[in-house]
Amino acid sequence: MKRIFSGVKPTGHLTLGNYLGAVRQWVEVDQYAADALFSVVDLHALTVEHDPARVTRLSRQAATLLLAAGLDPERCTVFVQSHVDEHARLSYLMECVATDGEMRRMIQYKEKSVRARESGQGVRLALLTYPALMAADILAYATDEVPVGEDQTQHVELARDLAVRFNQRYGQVFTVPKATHPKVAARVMDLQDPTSKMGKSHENGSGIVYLLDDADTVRRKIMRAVTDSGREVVYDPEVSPGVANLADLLAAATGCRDVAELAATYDSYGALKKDTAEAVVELLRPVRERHAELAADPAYVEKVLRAGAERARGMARPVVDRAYRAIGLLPAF
Ligand code: AQP
Repeated sequence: MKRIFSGVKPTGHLTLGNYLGAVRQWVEVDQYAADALFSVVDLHALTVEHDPARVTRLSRQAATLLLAAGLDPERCTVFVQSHVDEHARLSYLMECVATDGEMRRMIQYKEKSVRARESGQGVRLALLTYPALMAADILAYATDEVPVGEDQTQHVELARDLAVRFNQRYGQVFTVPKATHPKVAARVMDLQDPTSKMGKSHENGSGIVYLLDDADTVRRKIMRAVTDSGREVVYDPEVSPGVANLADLLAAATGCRDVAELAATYDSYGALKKDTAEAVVELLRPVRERHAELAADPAYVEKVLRAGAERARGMARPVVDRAYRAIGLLPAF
């Protein structure tokens, strides 16, 4: 059976982008099709300025939301990255295999380091080495596929390169993974700035639909989405990115596969927004309701995370031990 690994960072409240770009695919397809692991990758949240109490809170919330969205702990492994030491152990080996140039080429590093500098904070070294940790997350589990939104493709490709390089130099240890993406909404754009990704750590929340937003907030944000001055509804992400984003959201929320055809059935932006808003409200309703139930039962969520970490540790340890031996480290006595 193939192995799948993916994760979500507790850097902010989970968004519609996280849901459509990643989590929904994990819930609807991946947990049935593979031996799948899904992680709240909390170590990655420390690569930028953070409030410790907030990261703790968001980690718990993210885990609860993954279960609320439909991950079934009987079918897949749900755990928190920092509960499994193997991620940090293997990350160091990845840093020893990767080059400084490879890390600096990563688009996310370029964007986030500019943001950190502009806000007067230093750029944390961990922001540069982030892809080494992400490669470790993936490779520790002999992962075949990594279901992610399009923004993560470059990092998964680097993990592939590092796996191949390690195997060639030190012997066959790692499975070479590949990224997979949903067919629709692999890149959900910000409603107020449709040329940039809907990202959970962006400052301005009015362009972002959070999974826990109430129905009226979701409606308001979508009804106020930026479109353009044209009138005709045509699906063209280059010319009308805001309209295309709304059509993508409507298609993803209603299960429609032909976005352009769907867009062509509308004769006004207002009608497109209204239907998109209602479709998104209905899509998120069960997630929000289930989250409220699970948040009232933290002991259950903790039990799931404890069992998940134990299982993940058992899977990762032999792979990481093999990598330590292959690279020349003396086994512990
Ligand atoms: N807008 C998006 N469209 C499609 N997929 C997306 N993902 C994230 N945003 C979108 C996918 O969700 C998974 C988890 O994402 P993450 O937690 O690694 O990253 P993030 O939400 O983008 O959070 P950051 O990096 O803290 O955010 P920003 O961009 O706000 O600086 C991944 O599979 C991701 O592809």
